Amino acid sequence: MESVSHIEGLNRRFGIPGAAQIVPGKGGLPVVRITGPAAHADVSLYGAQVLSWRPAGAEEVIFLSGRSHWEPGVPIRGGIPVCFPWFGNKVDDPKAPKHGFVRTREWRLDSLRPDDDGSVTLVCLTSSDDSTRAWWPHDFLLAYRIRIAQTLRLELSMVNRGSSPIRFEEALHTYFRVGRIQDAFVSGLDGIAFLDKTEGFREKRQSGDVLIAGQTDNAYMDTEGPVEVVDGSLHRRLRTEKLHSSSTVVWNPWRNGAATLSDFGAEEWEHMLCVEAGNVLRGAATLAPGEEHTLRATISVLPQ
Ligand code: TA6
Repeated sequence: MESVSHIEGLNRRFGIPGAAQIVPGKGGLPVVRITGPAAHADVSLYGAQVLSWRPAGAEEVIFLSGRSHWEPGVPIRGGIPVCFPWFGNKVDDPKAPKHGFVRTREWRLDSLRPDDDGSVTLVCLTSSDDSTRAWWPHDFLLAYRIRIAQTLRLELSMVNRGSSPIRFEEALHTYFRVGRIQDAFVSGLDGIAFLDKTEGFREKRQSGDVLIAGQTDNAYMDTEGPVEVVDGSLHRRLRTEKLHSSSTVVWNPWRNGAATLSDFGAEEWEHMLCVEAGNVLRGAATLAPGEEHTLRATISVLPQ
């Protein structure tokens, strides 16, 4: 999609020899490729979407579909899509793009910096314009700070640039790569109330770990605590710690759900599990004019 000169220009301005480059990704979409000593990662500027993260000495942590579409206007399947300013369908407009409009926009790269500890941090920006106002009549600035190291720290900051309060939903829709979904479960949600989307958002309460034995689409409410994907096949735990995030979503489409999605390979659903830090449904955030709100998720890989 992008011209080679646009990507070369970004690389001249932001590239860090031996640690970070801007390269043409699939479909020509610009990708920031990090090759620092602490971790390797790919971040697409289209959607500001982390596509890959591999801490030094560890296997790939993030699932990316081999059947994803790579075209403007279509979301990338896998990685860490940023959902904003609504989650799922827009309540008052079924024609609006699912999960909002920022995952299908090219974000501006604002900075790319290495640190003495081997980490690399990039900041991507996007803001309201006529195309966003057509869907959502608010003025905002989003700054997304991604710190790539042995841990992955994601900070999504929303600034209300308008003159009245804004209510919005947001989520870091993380697709974790798992060895085999049947051997994985999520801990950290015992006793938490959730809305089960597979049953019309019926409210239930979690008892014990979240075992995935069929299509699962649960939005856990009023929970700021850490959650872990415990993966018995890859013998590791993927831990997400959250700040200013009152909801955690757990999703796997299972065989039947994946079959309805054109961008999932036949058996790929067995190798992914989404655990998403956010503020969604009745946990939506409200921000006064001029105020800033930062959602943070910090992901680390631990032995099982
Ligand atoms: O986070 C769970 C969810 O909202 C599910 O309901 C599911 O459909 C998924 O996200 C993927 O949405 P997408 O629009 O990317 O197909």
